[in-house]
Amino acid sequence: MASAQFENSYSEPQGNGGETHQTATQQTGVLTTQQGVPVADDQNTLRIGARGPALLEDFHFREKIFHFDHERIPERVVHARGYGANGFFELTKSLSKVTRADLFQREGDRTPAFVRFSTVAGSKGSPDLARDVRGFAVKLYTNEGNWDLVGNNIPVFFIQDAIKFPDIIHAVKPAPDRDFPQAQSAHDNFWDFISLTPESLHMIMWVMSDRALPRSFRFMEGFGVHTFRLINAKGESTFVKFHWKPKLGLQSVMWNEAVKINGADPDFHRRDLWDAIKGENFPEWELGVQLFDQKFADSFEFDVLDATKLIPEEQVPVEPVGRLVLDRTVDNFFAETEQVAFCTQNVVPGIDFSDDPLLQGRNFSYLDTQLKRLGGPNFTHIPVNAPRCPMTHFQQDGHMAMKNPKGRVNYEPNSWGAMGGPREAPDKGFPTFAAEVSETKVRLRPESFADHYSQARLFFLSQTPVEQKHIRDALVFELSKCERPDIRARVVSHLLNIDDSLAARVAEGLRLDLPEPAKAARPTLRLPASDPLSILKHPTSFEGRKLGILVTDDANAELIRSLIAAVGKAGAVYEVIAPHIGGAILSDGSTLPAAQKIGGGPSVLYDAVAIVASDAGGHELAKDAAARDFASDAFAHCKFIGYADGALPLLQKAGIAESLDEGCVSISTDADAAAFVETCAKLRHWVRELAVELDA
Ligand code: HDD
Repeated sequence: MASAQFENSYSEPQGNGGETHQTATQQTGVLTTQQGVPVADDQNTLRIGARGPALLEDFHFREKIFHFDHERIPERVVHARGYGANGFFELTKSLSKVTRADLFQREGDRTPAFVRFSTVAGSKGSPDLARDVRGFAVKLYTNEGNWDLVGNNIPVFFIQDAIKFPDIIHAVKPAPDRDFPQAQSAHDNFWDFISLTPESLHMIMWVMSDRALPRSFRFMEGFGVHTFRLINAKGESTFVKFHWKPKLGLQSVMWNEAVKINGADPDFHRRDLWDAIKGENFPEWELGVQLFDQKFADSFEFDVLDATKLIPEEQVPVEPVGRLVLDRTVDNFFAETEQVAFCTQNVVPGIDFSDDPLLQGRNFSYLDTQLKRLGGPNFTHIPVNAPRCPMTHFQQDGHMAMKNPKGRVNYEPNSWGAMGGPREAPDKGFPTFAAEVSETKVRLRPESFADHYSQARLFFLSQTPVEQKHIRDALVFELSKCERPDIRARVVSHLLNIDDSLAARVAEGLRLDLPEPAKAARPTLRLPASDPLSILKHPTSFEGRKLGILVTDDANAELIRSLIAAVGKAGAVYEVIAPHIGGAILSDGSTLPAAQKIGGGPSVLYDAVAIVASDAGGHELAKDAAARDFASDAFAHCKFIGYADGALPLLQKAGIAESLDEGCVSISTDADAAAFVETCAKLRHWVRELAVELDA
């Protein structure tokens, strides 16, 4: 137990990293230097005469430029582009039988949380809609220390051993000689590495699927990936895999749409998260656990320590135990999102590691990288990284030490009694599971990790036909960007071990003769399909989605108001797009404010669109290229399109009037508007895409 002196000698960590120290002069609005000295002139450097040379004496100028020169810290070597938010985790089902972790004991207990979502390959300024894995890193400030669950939106990983991490990342990142392509996997180096690393094929199926193009962070799952251990009060261990399931369901965008979103709004995902929280539509995920014992692990077809494998939910169900809610944006991006330091090694009593070689390696990498990125060993003093429970130890000094204990004693054991500071706590302290290990020291991949294709096949065959088409299209697109035909062929040789028709159609798309199948260490198992692996087999809803309403002057005011009311009823939001940002003057003379001018609000930014134009307005829209793209893209992306009659000239010119299908809904009455928004709950009219392919 810590002595009173030690407990009081650390300043209380602030949960909110955005709070800044304000001097008395700042509070009165006076600009000061970093030393608090009031500044008289912030427009001109000190110089000799108005046109003369500058003086070194100008301490305000020197301090200002010095500080500016050092504003940047190294971006993360992976996951550089990310966006964070604050929230809480609430326990809904106690896990006290299987873990002593404090946050999993009492139902209803809330634990503060900070979450950072990210892409992996792109640099800090890259666009949000790259085809990529998304990071889903959660920091939980528990009463017994910080627990970081540093996961992704894909439940498996490319490699089995952490020693290969620098290679996969070098291969996917821009080539070292030319420094391109940025935020893309569609290039020789990446596919060269993949084609020589068959263990990556399962993850590749996920990355080529729409999972790698989430509609927003709010509509994607998160996974802890590895098998972890839970340890209960008796010291017994249960294996666990962690899942985050989005409350509003899963949703992704199409590749053609993603490419256009990147141009129209490279901040699409971060803006979505910001807007949702500011609009009090707090994003929410359910935490689910797959619990299993050694007996299951021994009988499972694959090794539970192999991070390239998942455990199908049909074999071990995901039990919901809590919810994660993000209800507060950051106050300062740098202070919180940029400086947050996640470490897989941050676990709390009751949660322990497994021997997964990827996880074991990660436990070194994260701590190490923070030293480089944040400049010293005291990054836990930064508010977003500081535990919110007492932190008492004898680690001291170093760059920027902000929490400095008082008193004489900085070692233990000591004989200073109550003045002697904190002591170990065998009963409360972190218990490492006493796993028995007796093996020879080797550099060897276990036999049980050797099957690289069965789960890749499982994933592919669990998808709907539309999703399978997207995977095929993605592979053809990516491999068509590879300059070397031998790399294309080597990838197809692996696809032959996954699914013959997939391989054949990708080869056809590449105009490539089918190669021999790659040599497989294990025959591919015919596993039963697992529905949860598909996005489109999940229930859908329009809640939390966005309708784009394209309007013109003299458009039917009543119809627009009905649409807006229906959108509100569905728990969705809308944005008005008009020929002028100043808004449209509707049929009843009222002005409807616009959020976007046509062109600034292309249909790729919306989940569904409605076009409500007057007769004259429809003819004007038909002459506008951006308006024509608005309609034709919405159609091509299988979106639901509601249209008033006045919009027909636009649909005509956009080339879709002849092809209108059930996903294109004519709306002229209040009831039509409500019915249209109800239809939008299906999110996309996918048969349109397959019909186009079958026609072809
Ligand atoms: Fe990692 C960052 C997720 C394997 C080394 N990783 C990072 C982040 C996420 C993941 C979400 C961003 C954290 C943030 O928002 O700050 N990484 C994963 C997952 C993996 C994985 C789910 C496999 C299951 N990572 C992995 C390996 C290594 C690393 C095998 C190294 C051996 N990862 C890092 C890193 C990063 C990182 C270099 C860069 C910035 C950081 O840690 O803080 O240490």
